[in-house]
Amino acid sequence: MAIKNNRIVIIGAGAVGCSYAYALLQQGLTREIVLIDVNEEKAAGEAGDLRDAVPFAPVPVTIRSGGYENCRDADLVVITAGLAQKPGETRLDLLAKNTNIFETIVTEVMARGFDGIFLAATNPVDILTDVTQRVSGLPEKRVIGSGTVLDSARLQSALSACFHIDSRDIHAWVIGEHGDTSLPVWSSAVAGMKDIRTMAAEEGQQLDSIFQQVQSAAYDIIQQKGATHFGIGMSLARITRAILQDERAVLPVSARLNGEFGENDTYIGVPAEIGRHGIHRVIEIPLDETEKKQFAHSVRTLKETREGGR
Ligand code: 6V0
Repeated sequence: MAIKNNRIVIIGAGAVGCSYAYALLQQGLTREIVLIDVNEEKAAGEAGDLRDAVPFAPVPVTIRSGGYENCRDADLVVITAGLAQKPGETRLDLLAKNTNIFETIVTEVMARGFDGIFLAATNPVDILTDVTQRVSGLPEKRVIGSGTVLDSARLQSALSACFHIDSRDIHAWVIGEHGDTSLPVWSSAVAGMKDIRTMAAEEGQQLDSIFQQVQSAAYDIIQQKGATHFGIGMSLARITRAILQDERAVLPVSARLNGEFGENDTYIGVPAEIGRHGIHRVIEIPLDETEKKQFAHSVRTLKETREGGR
């Protein structure tokens, strides 16, 4: 599988799909974007609105709406379609309805001979990435979920504000389910090469309360404005850059575990090396005893929910 023509098909021209398209456009990451939505008029309108931004983009981009036939030659099909959380709803509450939507979408894409990489963002993202792989039959490395890339970005922002250090110099990751059982890996987190727990102790900061803010961020934003979409749009663009530019970047995407971290048969947010062929490998970072237990709990929650939803 080689990168062909830099065509990205986005299925779901809602808040997330369009924020992602706008991020792609601004960053000059691709030359062609196609929006597909069950609401064809909305997809056409969003494509028209985005086209007005093209003259200001760093590279020329073709943006249009269309049908599933556009998937045949696409490098990347990104699925952001489906229902979003309503105030008070968890990500796992969305499972049954979005599973049906995904089964239909992935079947349609594969029927057109798609042979690229799938990237999923719809919630519950870990389970729907698993559905995408099973329905498509594509190799696991070519089916990726946005995982905890957004959660990790939120954690880095919160720590940056707390310690007054550029977020790019903070290496602190959230892993596990993109949801209520995710966990921060404090045991290997550093700010400017310094152990974060030491730094927090010296500065009187409570890491647990910082993570609580991160975990409630989506709920708070949904309560305030009804949706979260800019952060995930940029997160998807970051993963896209790693793929199209064959960066071999390490990002906490949703990848299927085959023995890594002592777990099997589940898609979940873990550090993984991302490049032109998708997931090159999962990077098994060390976890302390508490983190191991939390991670195992997160895996168990996903598996139980998945089995309940089948
Ligand atoms: P939205 O704005 O309602 O957009 C969803 C779009 O999907 C709509 O335009 C629908 O018409 C379309 N759609 C529904 N069914 C189909 C179908 N069968 N085929 C094609 N299109 C269809 O929702 P929003 O964009 O806010 O959220 C989309 C999904 O992203 C939700 O499941 C969110 O929970 C999820 N998010 C995931 C995040 C992550 O970190 N992974 C972050 C934020 C939101």
